[in-house]
Amino acid sequence: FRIREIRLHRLTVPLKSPFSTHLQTVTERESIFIEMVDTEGVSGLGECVAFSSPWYTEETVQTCWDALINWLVPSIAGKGINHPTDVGHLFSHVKGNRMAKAALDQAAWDLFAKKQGMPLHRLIGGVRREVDAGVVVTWTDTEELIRKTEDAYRIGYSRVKIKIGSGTDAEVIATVIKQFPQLLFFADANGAFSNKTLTELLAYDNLGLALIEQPFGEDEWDRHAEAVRQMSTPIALDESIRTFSDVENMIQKKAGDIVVLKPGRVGGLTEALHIHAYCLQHGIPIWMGGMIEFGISKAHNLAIATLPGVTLPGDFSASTHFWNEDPVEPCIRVSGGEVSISERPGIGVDLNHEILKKYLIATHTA
Ligand code: OSB
Ligand code: MG
Repeated sequence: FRIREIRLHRLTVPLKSPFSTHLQTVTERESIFIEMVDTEGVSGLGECVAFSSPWYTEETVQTCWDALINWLVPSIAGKGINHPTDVGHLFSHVKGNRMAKAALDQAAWDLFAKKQGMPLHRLIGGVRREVDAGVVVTWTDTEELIRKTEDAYRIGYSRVKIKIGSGTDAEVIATVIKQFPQLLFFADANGAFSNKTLTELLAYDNLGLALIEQPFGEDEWDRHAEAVRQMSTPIALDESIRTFSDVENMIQKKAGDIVVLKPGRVGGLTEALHIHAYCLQHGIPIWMGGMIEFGISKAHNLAIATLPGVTLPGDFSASTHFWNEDPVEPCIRVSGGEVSISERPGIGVDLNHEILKKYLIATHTA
């Protein structure tokens, strides 16, 4: 296909309720949606997953906006694309900026799959029609944690990811796990043990957690390797996995047991597929992480979650978990603890321009 137009929509949508971790409280989600239109009028969608400020990754919405407008969009505007993997080659002169690149890479994949008349999950070799749902719980006191876990159980989630901080009492987590023996529990530390000792982390071992996500900082490979050696609970790396070579590093240094894959962070679907194939080959489990996204990014992630070997439940909650309204339709529904995958060509979602209009803060067309 040949790209005729690329439209950027920058928007901010308030969250239903604040998302609080030891790093940041997010009350509204700013994002950039990409519409890539070819000369025949077929369009593909991508979503940039950077946040407004650099609390989680170096890139921000503003750095992505600048990289997109100044360098990335001009590199592919008007270009003929034989396959979505061409997009990465057209960006080879731009260092880093992986979150900005990912949004365009994903739009090209959606567009390409639509041109083939194929759902994206089929195109990439998916083997599932539905994937397990999983919800994240942020909390400040034990009552809130129990109430939210109860709600999750009632809605039908079978996996709950509890956010933990350096002040969290491991006993509280143990109590909740005992209270809900039917649920699978993950704990996500977002690096909170970086200024703590391994002994303090060991308090979380043997509580019944299915895994602990990112106890230490993103570059603390040796400390993570020590945790892998000392703990029986598997360690999953999230923030540490920014590139394919981070995955190579993790495996080589035995610094993690599991990869949390966020395509929007590693540079898009092409890079995510590369990581997926490598992990499959090395027997490393993968699950799809989330970043409080809208329906475009979640639809891309759902397609990858259908691949062989992606068996742990990812961060896939109903659209109604974060949003009163999502400018992307159809919204994600959880039924029987699962999300069903669209059989429509591409990622299977569209923009709802009426809703989008309400939250737009800037647009750019090239
Ligand atoms: O660490 O996984 C994380 C949200 C924003 C930034 C980082 C993370 C998260 C989540 C929520 O845990 C995942 C979701 O979208 O359900
Ligand atoms: Mg995480």
